[in-house]
Amino acid sequence: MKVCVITDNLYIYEQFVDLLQRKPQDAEFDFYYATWNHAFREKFGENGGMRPIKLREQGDEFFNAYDLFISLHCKQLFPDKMVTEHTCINVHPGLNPYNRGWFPQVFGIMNHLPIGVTIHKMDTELDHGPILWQKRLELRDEDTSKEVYERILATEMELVEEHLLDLLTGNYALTPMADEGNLNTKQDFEAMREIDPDKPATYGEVIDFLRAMTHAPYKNAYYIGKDGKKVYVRIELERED
Ligand code: 0FX
Repeated sequence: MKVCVITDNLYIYEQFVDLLQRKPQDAEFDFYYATWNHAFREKFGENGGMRPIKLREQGDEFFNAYDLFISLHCKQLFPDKMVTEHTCINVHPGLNPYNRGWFPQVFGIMNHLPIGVTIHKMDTELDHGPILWQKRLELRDEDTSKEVYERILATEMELVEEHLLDLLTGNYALTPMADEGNLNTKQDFEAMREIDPDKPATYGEVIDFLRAMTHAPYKNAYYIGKDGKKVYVRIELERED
């Protein structure tokens, strides 16, 4: 069996390779990243087990070479032909159908929507399609995006490890999404970043917004200072002992 794994996330890639070393599978794995992922290109170049690929430029020869495609935080859209004619599985850092798309925990914290991890069969819509396995995570009062994201990554790898053999052997049920849920884009995230100091909000809303946008080392939320320069804002939350 040949499996094509496509990822743009170094942590998940390394965890997955580690998993295959600890628990060898009766399958051959090839790894790819998006051609425009410069960090990966610098690290892996064009050779070795990790190669750059533009999925929309591939034809049947490439697609037919594999029995299974796995997206581990792959940042390119899978072409319709690929998801309709082949088995494509997505490991998504959100609890479908809530917060499909970009940075699920950020929008989950801000909009009080469930947070978690989903492994699903892909269809022609983003982070959409019948669910194989998923796990909900609880949001703690002192969580920022960063802490939640770290638990999400760990949970993703736990789910993958628990079900990898089932995935490879097709031993799973497909549960349709309960409803369409909601979808957030990169543009939605970008549009939230500038704080309007005149916008009325409750303290609760402000705290939730800032903890959703707090994810070091990223500089997400900001307001414009008197000199016209951006002033970045992060929040620090600490639960009493
Ligand atoms: O790889 P990934 O964790 O996931 C993203 C999408 O959220 C996901 O839905 C999609 N399936 C996948 C292909 O791409 O993204 P990341 O490594 O760019 O970011 C990880 C977290 O870091 C993100 O959830 C929030 C935080 N972050 C990231 C960036 C780039 C920020 O807070 N600000 C940023 O500018």
